[in-house]
Amino acid sequence: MSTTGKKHLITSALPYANGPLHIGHIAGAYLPADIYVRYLKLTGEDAVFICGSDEHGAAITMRALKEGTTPQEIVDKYHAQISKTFEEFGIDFDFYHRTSGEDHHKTAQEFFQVLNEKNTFEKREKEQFFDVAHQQFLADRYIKGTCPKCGHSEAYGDQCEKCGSSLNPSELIDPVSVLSGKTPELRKTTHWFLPMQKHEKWLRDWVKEGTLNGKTHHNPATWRNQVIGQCLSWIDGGLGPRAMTRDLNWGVPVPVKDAEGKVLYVWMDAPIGYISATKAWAQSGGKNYMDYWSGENAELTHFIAKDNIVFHCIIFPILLKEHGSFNLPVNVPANEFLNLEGDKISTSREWAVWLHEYLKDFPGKQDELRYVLTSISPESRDSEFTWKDYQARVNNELVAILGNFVNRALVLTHKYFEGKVPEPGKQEPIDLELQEEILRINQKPGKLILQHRYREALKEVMKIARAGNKYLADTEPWKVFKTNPERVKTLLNNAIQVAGQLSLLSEPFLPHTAKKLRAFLNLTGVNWDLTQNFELIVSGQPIEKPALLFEKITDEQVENQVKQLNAKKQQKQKEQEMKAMPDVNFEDFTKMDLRVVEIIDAEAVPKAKKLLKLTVDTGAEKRTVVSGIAKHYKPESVIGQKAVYLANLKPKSIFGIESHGMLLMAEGSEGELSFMSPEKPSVAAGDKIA
Ligand code: B3M
Ligand code: ZN
Repeated sequence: MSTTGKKHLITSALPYANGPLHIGHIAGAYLPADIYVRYLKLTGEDAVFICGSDEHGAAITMRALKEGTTPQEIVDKYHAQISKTFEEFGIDFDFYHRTSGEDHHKTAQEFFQVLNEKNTFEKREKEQFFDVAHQQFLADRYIKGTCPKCGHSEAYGDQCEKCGSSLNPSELIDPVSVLSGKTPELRKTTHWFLPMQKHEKWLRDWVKEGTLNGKTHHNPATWRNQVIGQCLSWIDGGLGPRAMTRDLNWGVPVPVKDAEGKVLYVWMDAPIGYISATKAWAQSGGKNYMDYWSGENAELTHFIAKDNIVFHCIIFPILLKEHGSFNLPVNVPANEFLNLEGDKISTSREWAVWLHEYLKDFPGKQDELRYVLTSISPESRDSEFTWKDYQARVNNELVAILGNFVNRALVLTHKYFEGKVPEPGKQEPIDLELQEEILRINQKPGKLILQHRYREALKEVMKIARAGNKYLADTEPWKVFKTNPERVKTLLNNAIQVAGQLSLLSEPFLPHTAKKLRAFLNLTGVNWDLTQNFELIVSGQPIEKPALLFEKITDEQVENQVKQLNAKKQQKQKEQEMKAMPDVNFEDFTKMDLRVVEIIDAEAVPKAKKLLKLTVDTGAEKRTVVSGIAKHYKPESVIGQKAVYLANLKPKSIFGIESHGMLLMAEGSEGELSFMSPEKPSVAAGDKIA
């Protein structure tokens, strides 16, 4: 197998070890990388797939604060869960590291020292937001405010996740401390700044022309437009100095004197995690990690989601170039975002399909999710995952096309030829057309993968399954066999060859399925180059009785998932609503005169579709109350209904009607209203509720 002789280093963004993985992570930075690496290895390339847990930064310390535990306990818990989930799902890293380990600290400190000795940084005293209540400086995620670029009200001190802009806390409008919720004060502190503005010229050339130090570095035409566009807009907007150190006690201590209590900025420390992870991998396998980080043959590719572009295409490249020993990336194929059932995926709102839960609910269905996420991969724009679409793609594409074709080809070979691949006879035009079509299509997936166009690459593989399906449907071997069994030998031999092609071409995308299919065909070894020939399986070769490659996803399974999703969202919503309500003391509560009332009359309010004018018996007198229940109840249906009533709410005129007091109603998750009435009939109008 001819290889390029390159040493490919592929990294995926280090997931924060502060929560579980969800399908948005997988679609963003992990599945595309896994497909790419699997393909490179299938074609004999020397490729190393590196990742690890990002265990520093405010995302971790704030989670620890929230859970009343330590950052180390948080990262230990989620590092274990994340690495196990990646493995179970089949993201096949060569090494999955972590940044809280001593080896990473050492690597990151050495990296900082090299830059510090080169005077890369500007050490400056500056004013920084300080939370007096918590006696802590605030940086990055510890501070929130309105984004000056897009107006997003929940922008962080270092980045706005909505528009992706990188920010300095001082740019935020109405900043508040995430710790105390109060407006922070400004206090002086010293930090080591990276003067990014000094690097604008070469960065622009590197991004736009693909040149570095006056020489060709990479071909910018291979980069995604939105990546180049975002980088150039930041560079053209003017890069500013960015502090590479923070006043935090969790992180990589800054390895210079007079830096007590300071750690590296997590976005300096984490990307160096790629280096420390490669080191750890190389040590474990007797390799030299610098073979993959430097030199003409080494090629670095970062897989990320779009909110990480600034860090991987601006900040880290500056640090790498300043250091001088490490290559810059030849490509950063950043994905856009994956949305879920019409809303953004959100860990805080529990609006996510967690990968570990998917694996529990759909055991053995890794490839079904790989297939769907690749089919909707957000390569050029945000895309949408819905459970209905997941079901449709699995049932109508994987089951009905790929699974169905393989099953028919293998079952018929068992039925007519005792499970041995029959010797083909004369190839007729329809056979030759199939062979030409397969050999034309099967050259495309590899080329598309190398261009990081995974959706299209997978479509081409599925075209081969469609061609196989059509060939059997058009030639109907099950009918022909009655009159011309010899002809069926050719038909099924061709069909088996197509199944063989699929068992190789599907490997990067559906590795579990590809492996099963090769086992059915007794096709050992996986060598992509084999696909250059139509025939992969020799006549006479025994093949196994096939099991079904895929099962249909039922409506019930889908309904369950959507129900689960909504239930979690509602629970989170209630939790957040209740957390947001200020405490009241008992005497405040006693000021409210809550009573049972009985509705004795009701009528619509002219020109007010939502309102009913009710007459209620308060046990002491009759009162008129205007209530917003007209969309939920007809007037006649509420006569005789007992309800909870706030008797001492000041009267006010509503649509010209003097309304006194208020009915209290419960609102269900679907927005339905319900009376809260006493379950004992003896409880009567006017009785107190306390
Ligand atoms: N930990 C994950 C994120 O921003 C961040 C990536 C680090 S890659 C060096 O989603
Ligand atoms: Zn913004």
